[in-house]
Amino acid sequence: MLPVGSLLDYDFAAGTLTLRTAGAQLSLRFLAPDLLRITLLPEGRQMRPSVAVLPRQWDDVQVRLDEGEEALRLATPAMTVEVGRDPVRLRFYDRDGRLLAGEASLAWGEGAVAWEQAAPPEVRYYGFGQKPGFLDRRGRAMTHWATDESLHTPDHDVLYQAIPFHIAMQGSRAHGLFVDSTARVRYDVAKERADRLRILADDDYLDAYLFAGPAIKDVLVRYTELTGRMELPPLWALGYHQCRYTYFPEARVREVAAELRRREIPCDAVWLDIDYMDGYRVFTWDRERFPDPKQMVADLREQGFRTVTIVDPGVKVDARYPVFREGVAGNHFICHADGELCIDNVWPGRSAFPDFTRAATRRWWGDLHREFVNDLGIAGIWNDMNEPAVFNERKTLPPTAVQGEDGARVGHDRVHNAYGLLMAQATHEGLRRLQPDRRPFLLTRSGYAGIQRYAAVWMGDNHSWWEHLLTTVPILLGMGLSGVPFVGTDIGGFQGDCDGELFARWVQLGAFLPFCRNHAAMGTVDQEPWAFGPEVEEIARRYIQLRYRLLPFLYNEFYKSSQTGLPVMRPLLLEYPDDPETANLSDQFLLGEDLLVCPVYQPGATARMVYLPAGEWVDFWTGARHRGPARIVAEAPLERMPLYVRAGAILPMGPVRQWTDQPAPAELTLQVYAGADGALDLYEDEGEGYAYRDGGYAITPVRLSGTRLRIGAPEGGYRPTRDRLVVRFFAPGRVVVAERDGRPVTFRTAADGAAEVVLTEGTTDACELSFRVEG
Ligand code: MIG
Repeated sequence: MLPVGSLLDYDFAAGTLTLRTAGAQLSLRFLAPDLLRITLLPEGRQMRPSVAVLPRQWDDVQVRLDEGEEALRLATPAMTVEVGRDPVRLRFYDRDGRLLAGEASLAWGEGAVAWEQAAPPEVRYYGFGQKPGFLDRRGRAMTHWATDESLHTPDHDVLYQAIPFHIAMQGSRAHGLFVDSTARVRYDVAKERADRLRILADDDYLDAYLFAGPAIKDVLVRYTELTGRMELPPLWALGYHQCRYTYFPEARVREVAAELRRREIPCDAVWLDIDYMDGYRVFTWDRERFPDPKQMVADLREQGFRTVTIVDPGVKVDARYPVFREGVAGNHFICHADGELCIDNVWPGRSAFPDFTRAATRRWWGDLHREFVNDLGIAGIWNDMNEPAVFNERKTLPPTAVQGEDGARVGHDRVHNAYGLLMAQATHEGLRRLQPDRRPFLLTRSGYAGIQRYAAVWMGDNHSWWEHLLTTVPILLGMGLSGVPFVGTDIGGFQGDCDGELFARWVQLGAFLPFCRNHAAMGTVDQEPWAFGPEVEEIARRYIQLRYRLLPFLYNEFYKSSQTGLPVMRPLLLEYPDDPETANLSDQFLLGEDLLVCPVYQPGATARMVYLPAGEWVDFWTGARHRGPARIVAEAPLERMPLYVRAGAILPMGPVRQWTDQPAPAELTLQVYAGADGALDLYEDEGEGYAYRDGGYAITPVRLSGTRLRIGAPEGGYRPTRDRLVVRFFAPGRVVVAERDGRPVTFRTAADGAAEVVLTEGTTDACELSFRVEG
C-alpha cells in the first residue's frame, strides 16, 4: 500500500478540487453543502459506473477555496474539508468548526485502496448494513462480501447484504461515510488499533461520500437522497405472509390457505419456494405438483391471498430449456475471460448465471416474468441465492469470471456485491413494465447500497434459536440505519425446530416488523401459527390481528419513510440522540416515533426491563402512565409483549381484516394519547397503483393540544370513506365530559382506560373534540 504523498499541484474548476499526487489523482467535490464526494484514482485505472448512486443533477453548491501554505481549505456553509499539502491528509469540520472524528489518510496498492481515519474513543459507529452483533460496532472487524451464510453468530459477519455505509457519532453529532465499492470491503472499526478506523476495499479506486450531518437524521436523509429511497409498497405487502420451504403439491398450498381463513388468522400472501419448479428451472412449473397454476392462483386470490414465487438466478444448463437457450443466444450469461460460459452447481445442477451488470440482460430477465405476472397472476417475486450463492468451496463465482458491458469487462470480484441489487433492479423494472398500474413487490436476500429502491429484504437463514430472536432487532435496526426500511427476519426461525414459546415470542415481535413473514426450512417441524397448540395459536392470531389493526399507522410510516429515507423501525438512538442510554440500546425499538416495542427474548421470562426515554409513556395494554427517563419492569406473561406509546401520539388504526383489501365497513380509529401536544398527518390512498403520484392521496391533519383534538377534513385527490370514526382518548386522568364542536357527545370508558367516542355522521368533516378530565 502506498499512502498518498505530497501535493504536486491542483486546480479548482467547476466546483471540483483536483489534486495531483505521485501516481494518483484525488478529487473533492461537494454535491450538497453537507455532502462531499472524495475520489482517489490511481493512474491508469478505470472507474465503473456506480450501481448505488442515482444519476441526478445536484444543485450548484457555494464553495470557497482558501489556499493556505500548509493546507487548502474547501468550505461550504455546512462543512469544511482541509487538505494538508505534505502529506495529503484530510480533515473534516462541521458548520461549527468541530472536527469530525479525526484526520483521514488514503492509500492505494495493487487492486486495493484504503481509508484510514482517527477514531477517538468517544466516537461510536452504526450502520454497516446486515451485521450480527449490537448497534454500536466499535471494536469490530467486518467484511462486506455477499455470502450465503446461515450462522449469523458473532464470528460470522459476512452475510447476504453488503452495504459499505456507516454513521459515526460523537455525542449527538453525526457524520457518515459511504464507500461505493462493489468489491470486497473490509472494515476495522477501532479493533486492531483502538484509535483507528481502517477501511480496505479490494478495488482499483476509492469513491467515497462523506456526510456532515450534523444530526443523525440529516445523514440518513442525504444518504438516501444519494442512493434512493423505498417506493411506497402495495398495502398487501404489509400484511402477514405465510411461507415454508416448501409447500407442495397444490393441495397442500390450498390446505394452508384454507386453514388460515378457517382459523381467522389474517394473511395476505402464500409463498411458493423452489419445489414448485420443474427441476428447479426458473420460470417453469412442476406440472405434477401444480397442474394448473393459473387456476390455483385465481382461487387463492378469490380467498384474498396473493401468490408469491421464488426466482433464483441460476439457469439450468439444458439445451432444451428455452431460458437457457435464450440466455446463451443473447449473450446474457457470465463467461470466463476466454469466452467459455461460467458454469457451476446450484439447485438446478449445472447452471449459468445472468450478468445483471448488462442493461440488455436486465431487460431480458425482467421480461421473463411476463407469463408469471401477466398470465398466471403471480403478485410478487422472491429473489433468493443472489449473492450469487454457488455450491462450491468459494460459495460464489470465481474471480476469473468476467462481467460488464462490452468493452468494460471486469473480474467478478469487482462487482460481486452488486449481484443481488442488479438482479432486483432487473426484476423490479420488469414488473413495472409488465404491470404499469401495480406497485411491484419483490423480496431479496442479497443487496448492496441502494437496494431499498427495488426490494424488501429479509435476513436469510436464521435459526429457531432464542439467540436469533434477540439478534433480529439489532440486525434490522442496522439495516434501517443503512437506508433500508422494508426488512424482516423469518418469523419462528428458518433452520431447526421451533417450539411454542419461541414461536409465540417471535410472532409478537414479527407483528411489528416492517416485513412480516413466517418461514421455515425443509425437514423442520410445522411452523404455521396453529402448529403449537391452541394457546400459541391464539397469541399468534391476536398479534397478527393487531398488526392488521395497526395498518393505517404502519402504512403512514411507510409513506413517510418513502419520502424521507428514515427507517420505519428505529433505534431509540435516532429519536433520542442526546440520551446516552440509547447509544447501544437494541433490545427494544420504536415503530416510527411513537410506538415502543419491547420483545421478550428469553425462555421462561414473564417480565423484562424496559427503558423509557424522556417524556411520558402510556402502556398500550393497560393505559398506565410512566414518566421517562426511567427503567421499569414490564410484566410480560406469554400472551403479552410490552408496548408503550409516547404521550402526544395519535395512532391511526383500522378494523381487523382477514386480508388487506377484504371488503369491510370503513372504520378509522384514532387512539389519542394526551399528556403532551401532538400532530398526525394521516396519509391514505388506494393502497395499490400509482394514482398517488398524481395527487390521488389524502392527508388528514389531526392536532392534539391539551385535551382538545382537532380533526381536519381529508385533503387531496383521494376521498377516503369512513363509515365510522372512533376516537379513543387516553387522558392523564378520568374523562368526565366529551364534546364535539362544543356539544356533549356520549362516550364510554373502555377496559384500557380510553374514553371512546364513536362518530357515524360527518366522519370526514372537520371537527373538534374536547374532553374534560378530572384527577
Ligand atoms: O439453499 O429455496 O434463504 O429462505 O427457503 C437454500 C430454499 C435455498 C435459501 C433461502 C431460504 C429458502 C431456501 N433457500
